[in-house]
Amino acid sequence: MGTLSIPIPKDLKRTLSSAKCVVVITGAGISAESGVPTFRGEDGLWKNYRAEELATPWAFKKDPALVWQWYDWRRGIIGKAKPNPGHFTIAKMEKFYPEFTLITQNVDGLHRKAGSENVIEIHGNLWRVRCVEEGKTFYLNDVPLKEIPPRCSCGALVRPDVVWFGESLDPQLISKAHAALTSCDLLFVIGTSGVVQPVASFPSLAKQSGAQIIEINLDTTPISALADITLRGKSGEILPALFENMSLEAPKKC
Ligand code: BJW
Repeated sequence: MGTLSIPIPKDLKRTLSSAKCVVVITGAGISAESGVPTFRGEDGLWKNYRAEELATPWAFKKDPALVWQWYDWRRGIIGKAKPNPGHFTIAKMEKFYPEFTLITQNVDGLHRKAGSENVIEIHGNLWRVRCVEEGKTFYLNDVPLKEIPPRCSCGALVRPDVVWFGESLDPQLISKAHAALTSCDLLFVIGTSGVVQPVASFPSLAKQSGAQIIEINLDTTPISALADITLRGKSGEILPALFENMSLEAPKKC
């Protein structure tokens, strides 16, 4: 199996080639090899910043400029980041499998940059902003921002159109994600610590509906116990090795 330097379970090739309806869940780990910081762990954002001071609606109400300074800094990093082989392989998987849905918790937009189309950005998008008065959303791509905090043409503040702790996720996106998770036969869970709800519960939903689960992560997570196959290592190395060096027969339509 190509350049993969970790032991490969025997039935993995069969699992990959027999699946027809596939869902991929990604977290910050998929973008780590693009130079985007993760949240938890040794080098994670929460090591130096307190989540409740930056990624909550209360933090924004208290000090919108502070919150926007943090986002401006992250937009500076993400604006320079390029998709890595992990992102590109996931975009290829979408072409390979008859039914394919990508659910990403990432707000960096790198999956779309890599060519993924059927993407559910379940925690929003860092480049989109929302007027706190009118609720309208639009893209604001300036890096750095021209003013902090930025404002809508109506004069009100705008906020990043992302989901902060204590906020509900978009119910339409949740329904779309649930529909995909309950009908898939194979779920990949890639580069997420699996601790943030409700996404942390998505793998068990798929499992209860009969899906097999493959986890790709550097470390053990709460998802590992549910997974049928765990692949320990970098997603930017494992994913290309799985799909580019395997001569998989394209599965037939669902
Ligand atoms: C690699 C790698 C490589 C590294 N290759 N792998 C039920 C029970 C308990 C609490 C709750 C609950 N329901 C809701 C809550 C509260 C809260 C929550 O879950 N808290 C927990 C932390 C306890 N959830 C919410 O508030 C959510 N809202 C909600 O549920 O509304 C209803 C409700 C509200 C309140 C009460 C009850 C119900 C909203 C969650 C919003 C999360 N927002 C953030 C910020 C987004 C905007 C932004 O980016 O600025 O989303 S927080 C942050 O965490 C971000 C991420 O999307 C999310 C997940 O992180 P992720 O992606 O897993 O990253 P890391 O860093 O944690 O992990 C990286 C992984 O990659 C690691 O495992 C590495 O090993 C691995 N890795 N390099 C492979 N190269």
